[in-house]
Amino acid sequence: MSHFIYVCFSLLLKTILYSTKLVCYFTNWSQYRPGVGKYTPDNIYPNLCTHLIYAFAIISSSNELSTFEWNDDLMYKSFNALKNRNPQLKTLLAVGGWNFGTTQFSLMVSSPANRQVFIQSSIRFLRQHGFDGLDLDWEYPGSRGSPPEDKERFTLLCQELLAAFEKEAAETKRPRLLLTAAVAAGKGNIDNGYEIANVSKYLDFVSVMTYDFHGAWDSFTGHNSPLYNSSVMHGQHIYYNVDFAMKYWRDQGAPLEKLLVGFPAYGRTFWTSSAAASGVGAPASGAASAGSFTREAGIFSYYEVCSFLDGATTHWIEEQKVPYAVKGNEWVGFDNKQSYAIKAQYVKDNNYGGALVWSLDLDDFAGQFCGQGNYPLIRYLHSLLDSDTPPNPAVTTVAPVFTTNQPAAAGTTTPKTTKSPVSGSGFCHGKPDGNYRNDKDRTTFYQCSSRNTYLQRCPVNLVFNDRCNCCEWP
Ligand SMILES: *[C@@H]1O[C@H](CO)[C@@H](O)[C@H](O)[C@H]1NC(C)=O
Ligand SMILES: *[C@@H]1O[C@H](CO)[C@@H](O)[C@H](O)[C@H]1NC(C)=O
Ligand SMILES: CC(=O)N[C@H]1CO[C@H](CO)[C@@H](O)[C@@H]1O
Repeated sequence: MSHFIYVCFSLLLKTILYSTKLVCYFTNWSQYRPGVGKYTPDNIYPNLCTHLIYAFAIISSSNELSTFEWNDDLMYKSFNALKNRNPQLKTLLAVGGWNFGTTQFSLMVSSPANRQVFIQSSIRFLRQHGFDGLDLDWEYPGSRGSPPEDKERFTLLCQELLAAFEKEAAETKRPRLLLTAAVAAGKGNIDNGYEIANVSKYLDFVSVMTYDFHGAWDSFTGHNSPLYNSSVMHGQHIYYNVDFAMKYWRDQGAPLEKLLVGFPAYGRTFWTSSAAASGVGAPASGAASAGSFTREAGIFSYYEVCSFLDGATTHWIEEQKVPYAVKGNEWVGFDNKQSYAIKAQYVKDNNYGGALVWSLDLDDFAGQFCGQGNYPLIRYLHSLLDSDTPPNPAVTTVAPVFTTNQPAAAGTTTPKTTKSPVSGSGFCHGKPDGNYRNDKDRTTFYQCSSRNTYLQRCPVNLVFNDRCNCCEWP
């Protein structure tokens, strides 16, 4: 009989334990903004988010995943180099986007052969450029010119992509490429586009784009990303809020821990028909003037909102938990730290898997406009999601993950894992992810994941040893 029974914990333990995701989008066009609005991968902090997604690559006419901008290759390089400064960081490449539309997606999914071309080209392309995964941003299957049969074909695409990613990982002994999607939040688009339970099975996480609920295309003012329903909304608009969209995905079979709530770092603007009527649901005719940096009528980046607030009147929509501001005939519904805090609590209270932010370049990334430091919204969201307040333990699941070089012996000793971070413990603050000795009780050890502190217990009679990063006989 062996003197030592090593129950060594998989280095992957931390990624499988409950940990809240903060997924942030980078956009390939923000490099063209003037002056201090210009944004490149050099502006990204590698520790701000858990996942970064580069938007967007496209599908070529021969159904292959490919670059769009002339300098995407170079940008990919600096983007993926951020991982040298944060080894925990994961990067994904998003394909599609609103402007790319649906035509090329429909063509690509229309036959098994076309799908295979796309899938194999994706694997090559992602590996070649050093991405950790693919984010499908088809807006949307079954809408905007995409035929009804694309709903099922989208499922097939996800299924076949995952199978191919798994096969490649097994063959090359590399970590599997991640597969994720940004999906519709509007009820009609959801109904037309997704076999929710099926696609959720194949995706590593599902980013619900819970914004763009109201905008200059409407004939009345409404908020870009209200958390809840409003008493002044009618018709389809009663479904256009974060809470409805998230529950709609959840109740049709998307696992909670895969569902991410969308946080916009921008507002949507209106031109009201009369300066006197300026509440929610007031008559409107188009957008306010474009922001001087984003230069797109209908939206203001958060930093442009901050400039707009000077001389504007700010209101809080109590039933929807979000603010708007009015100046003359110009109206903007936006998010600020207050609405972010309420929505972050909503993420935790409902045990969702985390948040996605659209997008890095729209926050006051250099801290030049809002007087709140750099990345005020995303940094705040990070701290809120990361805080030691445990998620509601009722639904959180933790896979019991440990490996051993002594399978027979270890099979009888199952380590108990705590399900939520140790309340109030700041042990992991400022520490890299990993396992640490607990000097006060050697039968336990600290596990740090995204600065959350988890107290883990060794199997009975064993103590933690940091030399082997494992539990062993004393
Ligand atoms: C989705 O799941 C349902 C129920 O399991 C199944 O009947 C259907 O064939 C699946 N769709 C696809 C495209 O695989
Ligand atoms: C939303 O609010 C409207 C108006 O008060 C109400 O009629 C409707 O039932 C609500 N809808 C949902 C989905 O909660
Ligand atoms: C400058 C610009 O807008 N760049 C592109 C980024 O990639 C998408 C692909 O979806 C293009 O549509 C954008 O035009």
